[in-house]
Amino acid sequence: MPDAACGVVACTFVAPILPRVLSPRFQTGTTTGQRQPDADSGGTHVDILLLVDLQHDFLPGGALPVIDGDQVIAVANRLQPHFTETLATQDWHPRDHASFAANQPGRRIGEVIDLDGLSQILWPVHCVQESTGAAFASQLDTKRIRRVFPKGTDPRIDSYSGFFDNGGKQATGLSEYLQQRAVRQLFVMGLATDYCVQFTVLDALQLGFDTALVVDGCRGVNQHPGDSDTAIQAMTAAGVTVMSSEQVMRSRQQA
Ligand code: VGL
Ligand code: ZN
Repeated sequence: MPDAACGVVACTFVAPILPRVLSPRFQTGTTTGQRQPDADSGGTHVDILLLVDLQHDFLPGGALPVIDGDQVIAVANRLQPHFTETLATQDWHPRDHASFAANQPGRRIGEVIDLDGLSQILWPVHCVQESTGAAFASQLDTKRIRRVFPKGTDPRIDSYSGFFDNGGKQATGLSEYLQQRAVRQLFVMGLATDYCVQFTVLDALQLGFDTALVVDGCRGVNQHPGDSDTAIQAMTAAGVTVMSSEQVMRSRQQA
């Protein structure tokens, strides 16, 4: 891992990151329940594997490296044949994205700023649209990925969740897609546990999808020691089922 990347990412963070508040429209007293099968869909109910941000820039040597992030690629490749369908999210920022410290004069990586009323941690330039860093990990088997949902494309707002931006406003289309597919259970893995995986899972649960976290398929930034564990606790409290990839494969009919 290049020292520069390690230094900026691992060593200069200072402030705690407050979890994004979920969109008000998801806080209207509805309980997190399992989505009822859509009787009108006519489709067979499918279980879907959702790969979160398995991109070069989040792997060792990338711009925003997650320690041992490369180790989850093999997990993704092993799991995919056990699912009829794989989907993926892709962090996909314009070069002028406001979450990049380089675009905030006088600010440093790891600082937290107010961005249009939302708390925003400043990151290194990463996952710039069309760049090599934004591409899927070269070892990842991508031929089974049916559809990719880009996120973080609006220069003024970050998007940790694969469903909505951090303000809960702009949707990626993932929710509508899953509803159309009459998804029975959503299996989520990827990078990073304490950011995009966490907020994707929390939104999935709020939307009513029965959601499982493939825990050995995730690694966290852990800007503060224990952030990944805290994220897993938060997801568990919200109703996620934590599974190992071995458990997932054993539980699949095609296994
Ligand atoms: C992510 C920080 C910034 C992630 C994306 O994929 O977890 N983290 N952008
Ligand atoms: Zn990002």
